[in-house]
Order: sequence, then C-alpha cells, then structure tokens
Amino acid sequence: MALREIIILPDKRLREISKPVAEVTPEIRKLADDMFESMYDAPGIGLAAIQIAEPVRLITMDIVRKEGNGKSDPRAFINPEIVGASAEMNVYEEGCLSIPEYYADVERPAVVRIRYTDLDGNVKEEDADGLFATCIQHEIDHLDGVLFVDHLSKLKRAMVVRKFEKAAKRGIKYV
Ligand code: K1U
Ligand code: ZN
Repeated sequence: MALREIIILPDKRLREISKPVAEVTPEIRKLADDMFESMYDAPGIGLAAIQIAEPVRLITMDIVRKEGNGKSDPRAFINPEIVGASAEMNVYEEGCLSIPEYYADVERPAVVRIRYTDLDGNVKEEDADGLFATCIQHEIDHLDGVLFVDHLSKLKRAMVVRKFEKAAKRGIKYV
C-alpha cells in the first residue's frame, strides 16, 4: 500500500472524465489499496481515483468510520452507475478532500439504485440511502469531472474557485 497525494482545486485533472475499468487486475486492486490508505489518512469517507490523479472509474468508501466507534466497512465500487433515483430529495452538508476546509449544503436524490463491479469482478446492484446515497453520488460526480461546488449557485462556486486559484498562485499548500 502507498499513501498518494490528493489533488486540490484548481487542478484541471479534477475536470477529466474517468475511463471505465476493463478488467479487475492486480493493478486495480493495488490502486484500490492505495486509495483506502490515502482516504483513511486524509481522513475522508470516500475517494474517487481521479483525486489521486488516476483517471479510472474506481471509488473507495467507508461511511461507518464516520461514527468514530472503531468499526469500519471498507467498500470499493468499479464502474459505478446510477440506474434509478427517488423523486424525494435530501440535503446534506458536503465536504471534499479536493476542496479542503469548505462545506456547503447540497440537494440530491434521497435514494439511488446503483450498479457496480466489486473487487472480485462480480456485477452488483443495490439501493443506497442516507449518507451512502449522498457519498456515492458525490464520488460518481468526480468520475464525470463534476465537483460538489457545481451544485451551488454560480456566485458561491465562483467565490470558492477564486479562493483556491489565489491560494495556488501564492503557493499555499493544504495538508
Ligand atoms: O470525495 C471526497 O472528496 C471525499 C469526501 C466525501 C463526502 C463527504 C461528505 C459528503 C459527501 C461526500 C469526504 O470524505 S470529506 C471529509 C468527511 O466528510 C469526513 C472526514 C472525517 C470524518 C468524517 C467525515
Ligand atoms: Zn470530493
């Protein structure tokens, strides 16, 4: 396993559309291991491969760790797709490891049905609700070059992007 650097706004690679994984190879499993290590270290509850500059459709997640009760449920999603969404919406205050120290309310479908391949190569389908629904939608957005600030008003998004552009020019590093 290796700790990898998480890329930060305004890095243009965050806007790339990630490529599907053709086969679950040892390289993909190694990438997932690196992502788990980097996600736990950050710390975060989710990570898309593009956040460590790997433009492939792979996500890691552990929403159980958030409770801080010593339990964990590491999960990996390969080529995840949303195949259904509820009309009911939910608002959650989101954060992003690629936009450090900025949080904002985002409205998304409360329940989504997802299809994905697991690390054993099995195609699976399941319903996601609560934080799982929020997090999987946030991470799938990353695979399509979309950031949670894109769901905010133009003014709010412009303010955040400008702040991070200025910080990058001044060489300010978020650790
Ligand atoms: O994709 C990412 O940038 C990770 C992001 C996932 C996410 C959080 C909240 C709503 C939607 C998606 C994070 O993990 S931000 C950090 C965070 O939420 C957290 C960190 C430590 C403990 C608990 C939560
Ligand atoms: Zn994010």
